[in-house]
Amino acid sequence: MYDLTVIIPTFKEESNIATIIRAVEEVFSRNGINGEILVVDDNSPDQTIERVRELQKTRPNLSLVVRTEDPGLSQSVVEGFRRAQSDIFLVIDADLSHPPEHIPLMIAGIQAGNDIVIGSRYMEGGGIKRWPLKRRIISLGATFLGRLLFPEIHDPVSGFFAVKKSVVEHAPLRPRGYKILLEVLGKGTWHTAKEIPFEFVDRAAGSSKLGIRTITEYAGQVIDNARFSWNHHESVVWQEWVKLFRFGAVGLSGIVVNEGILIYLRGYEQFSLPVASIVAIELSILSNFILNDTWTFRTEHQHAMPHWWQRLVSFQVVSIGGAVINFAILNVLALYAGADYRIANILGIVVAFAWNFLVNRRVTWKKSGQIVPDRRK
Ligand SMILES: Nc1nc2c(ncn2[C@@H]2O[C@H](COP(=O)(O)OP(=O)(O)OP(=O)(O)O)[C@@H](O)[C@H]2O)c(=O)[nH]1
Ligand SMILES: [Mg+2]
Repeated sequence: MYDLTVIIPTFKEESNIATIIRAVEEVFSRNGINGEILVVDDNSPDQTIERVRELQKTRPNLSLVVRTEDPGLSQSVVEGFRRAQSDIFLVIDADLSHPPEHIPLMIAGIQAGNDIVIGSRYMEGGGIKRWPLKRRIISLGATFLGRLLFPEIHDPVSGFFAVKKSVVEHAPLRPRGYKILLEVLGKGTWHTAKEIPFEFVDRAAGSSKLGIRTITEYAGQVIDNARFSWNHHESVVWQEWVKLFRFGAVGLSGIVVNEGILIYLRGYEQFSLPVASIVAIELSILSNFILNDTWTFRTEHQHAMPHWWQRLVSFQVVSIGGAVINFAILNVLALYAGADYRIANILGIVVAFAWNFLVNRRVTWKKSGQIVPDRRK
């Protein structure tokens, strides 16, 4: 039994495999980690397998799995999950794109109570070195799609991550393509995730295998995970949909409040229409805030804005932004583009709703970085 299993998926990595194994080993010995290294290879036609066999002679904690069926990066990682002899799994590329020096930090994140720790390229402090524009664009597209499912995670498609065994042990993973992390996030059993920024370095040696098929496979995987959540209400994706639905319901209730107060105030002669309207709008913003704060975003974790009045100010500002967006879209489309004002207004409402949800989700009711013990477990 080991404390940690480092899983290295490989295909044609003869020029990198020895270096990465030695680097991981170095991290183990420097940090007193009792770890195993598990290379999962898809029967590479080059010297990868021979190189690993050679290194195995002096290393009892180095294992090799050679797969001969259903090749694929994700499938190989899942095979690694099955063969691992520890309770913490860490996946790292063989081509030295992921810095092994980050391993102790990631393991500390798991030991601090996180179910998943992700090496993140897309957060402050992270980045990508030496990548052509085309790769960057494809990767940003993939990340954007992934964030629709996991808005709190900056890099849901990173290939560098650590998970507790319990996350994937009983998960009905359908591995395919490149983005195994998305599958783990979508179908694994987890509550808390943490990201650690790192700088991705493009491979210096060996060849890339990214192709058009990778992209279509990924799109299919995103859809599959969205569908999965429909039948698995404990999944993190489903919980996100619930928030979106509640936020929409609160918005509808705000329309009722707004209209009701407007009609009520107009019953008194002394209120002019502009005054009555401003009061009605403001009160509907307040009632929306109360409902969102106590219902939509009621959670067991701590908010990054700990005081309700901070969240109220934030919500108020975002709401004004939403109103401006609605107003601008309606007027620009109707007055300058000749659109039907009713359709232009609906479009304005939809965009403003998306703005309100996304910004409030990310700012007003953002989770604090602090980890609060999960009472559901
Ligand atoms: N077992 C297995 N490993 C694979 C397969 N494809 C890629 N890998 C390994 O998975 C890791 C990531 O693959 P890369 O080809 O580096 O993917 P990338 O980083 O997105 O692209 P490049 O670095 O530009 O090639 C590397 O360690 C590869 O050797 C595969 O089909 N099977
Ligand atoms: Mg690579």
